[in-house]
Amino acid sequence: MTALHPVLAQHKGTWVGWAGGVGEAPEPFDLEGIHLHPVPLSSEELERYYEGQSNATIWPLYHDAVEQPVFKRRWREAYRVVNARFAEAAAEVAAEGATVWVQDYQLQLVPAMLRELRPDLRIGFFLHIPFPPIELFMQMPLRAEVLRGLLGADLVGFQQRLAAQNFVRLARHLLGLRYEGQTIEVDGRRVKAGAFPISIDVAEMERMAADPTVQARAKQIRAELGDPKTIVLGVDRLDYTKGIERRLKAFRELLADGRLSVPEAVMVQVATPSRERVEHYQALRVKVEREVGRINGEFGRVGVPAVHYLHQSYSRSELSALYCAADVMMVTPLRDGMNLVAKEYVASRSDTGGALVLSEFAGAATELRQSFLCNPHDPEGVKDALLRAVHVDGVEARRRMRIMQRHLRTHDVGHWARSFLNELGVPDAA
Ligand code: GDG
Repeated sequence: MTALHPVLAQHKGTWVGWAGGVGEAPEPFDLEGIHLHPVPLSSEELERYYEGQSNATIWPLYHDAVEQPVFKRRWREAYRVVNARFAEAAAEVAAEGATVWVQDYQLQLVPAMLRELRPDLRIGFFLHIPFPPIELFMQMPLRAEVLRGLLGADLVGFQQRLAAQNFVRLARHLLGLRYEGQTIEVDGRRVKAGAFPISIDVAEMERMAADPTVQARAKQIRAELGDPKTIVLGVDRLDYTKGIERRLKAFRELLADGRLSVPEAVMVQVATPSRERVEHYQALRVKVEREVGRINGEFGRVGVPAVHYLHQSYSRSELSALYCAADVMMVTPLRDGMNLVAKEYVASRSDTGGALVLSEFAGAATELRQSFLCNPHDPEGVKDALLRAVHVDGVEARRRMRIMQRHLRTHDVGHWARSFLNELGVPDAA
């Protein structure tokens, strides 16, 4: 939503979305130049459509099945019903010939449903998470329906070129459709697939990090942590795709080997509460908290924990202060569509200080080549990247940061939205 706000405001767009609660939805209303059109979910739909099909079936399957996807018939049924509701809501509010941009894995049936209701519309779809290889996608009982759903769009956007390739190959494999390059022929229509790596509002991130109160807070954070030589930071939703456990384990082993030591090095892990009613997430929380307890038990001292674990949500400015305070940012997902935290960290370091350790399995790794890349499945690789980031000399660190910052300034979220909408053929998208 944050990413799309400027685009919607500029185009006087309507946001059709879930209001967040259960039961009746609020009446449509205007907020900061955008018209909001809430769609309701019942508590049963929240459980079956959102927590079930979206977050316990599709989410793990699309992230390389790093957790076992759960398949349930009643979840699929709820997914159909809710997708139809969104399609109907969009069909109702869209003007003649309007453009509708459908966002993400919870709404993959919407493009085809909407085209059926409103053939006059121009329809785009963007997937924020990875799109899996054929062998994995084929596990899903709803596979043909989901694929046909996506093919209802004129343009299907992905974070990565490889994901777009998976998609066009799947169309041939599963439905026998012909494609040339990234364009698939469906019922006499042409559906384009493409990579549109999402980004952040770089200027806003830079402004926030430069704010004197944020700078003061960053200094205060360092002081509160005992002015250590090295602060290692992780910021993630508490999600099993983010590789939080692997990161903690790497830190623990380096402390055990004596290659890092407390209090010279401390770690701060923000793990924002997420999807707390889904079983996979409950199990993860137990594992992460056990690991934090183990590290602090073995390596902490009175008043000096080795890991500061924060299972809380923070304001944007507090996150910005944390980014500014951290010497090493660890972003080690096992799989991630993009990972905006990595980009936010880089954009926040106008002092060109700091070093980024980044998983090769995050979409961001394609762009942030000057980070310390690692394979999160290889513990030695993660430890090695972390140590290299801790010990990198200042000149080299600044050189790497500057190159990544230059890239981000020309590839911000506005650039992402414009590239997608231009490709979709929206006039004045630029
Ligand atoms: C999905 C894809 C893709 C985190 N904690 C707090 C907080 N955050 C903000 C971060 C960042 C965002 O949430 C997380 O974005 P990520 O990209 O890291 O990850 P997902 O939530 O998994 O997002 C991902 C993204 O969609 C966009 O396409 O990059 O691959 O999985 O902006 O700063 N924000 C606040 N308080 C917190 O405690 N205010």
